[in-house]
Amino acid sequence: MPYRLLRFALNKKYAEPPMFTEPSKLKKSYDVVIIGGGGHGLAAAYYLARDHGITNVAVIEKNYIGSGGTGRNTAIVRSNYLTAEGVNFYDKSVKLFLDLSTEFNLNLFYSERGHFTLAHTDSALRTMRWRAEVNKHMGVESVLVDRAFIKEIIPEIDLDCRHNMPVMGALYHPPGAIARHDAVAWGYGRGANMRGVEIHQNTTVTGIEVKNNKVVGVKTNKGLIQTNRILSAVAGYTPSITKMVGLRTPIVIHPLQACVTEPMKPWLNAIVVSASFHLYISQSSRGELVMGASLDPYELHSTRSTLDFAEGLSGHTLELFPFLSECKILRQWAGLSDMTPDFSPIMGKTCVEGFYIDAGWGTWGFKATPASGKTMAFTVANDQNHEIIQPFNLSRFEQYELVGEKGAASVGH
Ligand code: PYC
Repeated sequence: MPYRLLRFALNKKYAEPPMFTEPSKLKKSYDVVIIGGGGHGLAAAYYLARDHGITNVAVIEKNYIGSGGTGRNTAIVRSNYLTAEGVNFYDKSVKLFLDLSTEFNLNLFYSERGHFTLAHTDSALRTMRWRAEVNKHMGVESVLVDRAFIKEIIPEIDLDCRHNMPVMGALYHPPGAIARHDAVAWGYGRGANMRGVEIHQNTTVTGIEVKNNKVVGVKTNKGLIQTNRILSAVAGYTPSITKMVGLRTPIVIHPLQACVTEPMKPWLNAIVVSASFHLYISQSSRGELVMGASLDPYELHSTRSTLDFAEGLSGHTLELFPFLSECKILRQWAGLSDMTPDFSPIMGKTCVEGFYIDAGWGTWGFKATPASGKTMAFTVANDQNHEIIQPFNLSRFEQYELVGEKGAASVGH
């Protein structure tokens, strides 16, 4: 038996140190307060400490770290977007992901699988070609492939879809990957905490103090904190936080549901997405199929699962993989997605001095985690938008400079 296991078995306490230490009280003031202890907030805290030497930072999380979108997504990483701005940003994220396990000394089970976006219509094929060309131009590996190529990599797929919208081809993106999503939050949290950042769980922000258009403090259920730099990184709650400083965003919140099946022997190496069938599917390292569909088609600020989702998703899964008819869904859940009109995020400085925003991630917040952390840390540290997030500033909605990314959505939203 490995020695580490024996240590656990014989020790009255945990043999491993906790991932981070949590102070019992908030300090009176911090250089930076980050609202939201998901991957994005923790990554920003980590890079603030590591790259900019700013360690007097509190991350305020109303629940436990990674309890929101970070632990609820389907853990897909890719950079095969439609716009040059999007490809540039997500490519930075993919590159950062590659080294994270080593950097954190924590296995994120990052696994490159190759990502197929299936096209069932001429117009979908045209969009895939367009994406492939933009990707190649930006140095990202993506190519349009035919049915024979898909079948060779995924022999189990029924490309005729039981004669309902046969697959015509696909966008193939070899760097597409999956990773263990909650470990990303732990890695960033531990790394930030080791450098002096405080993480306060079960702490709710109840207000933000603004004087002369500058932030001066954060009110919480555990007391008032003075600070003149606040980063809001809270998927699902952005409108409640921005209201506290008098800002409006065009964000609307929709639930996104997902599920996993019982574990099976490994058979699906690739990640498969079909916008026409409202389906994405991959197989985790534990053998479960991880699957999701489109957003629920109504605004709702709660995470509940529906039978309707499970029925719709199962039907579509069987069109592509009829042999799964006996496979059981094991568990089902939902997360909250902050949707913007152009499907691009809202990042950077705002017109309230010292108030920075990282929001509007829709259905792709997880894959953005490293790049959003790195660029938001730069932005907060220098009070200047990092150049690669400049196109995503909140002011783009007033200036009609949208970054239309809907064509890169995994499923039709
Ligand atoms: O954009 O890869 C994606 C995705 C998968 C599930 C939701 N979004």
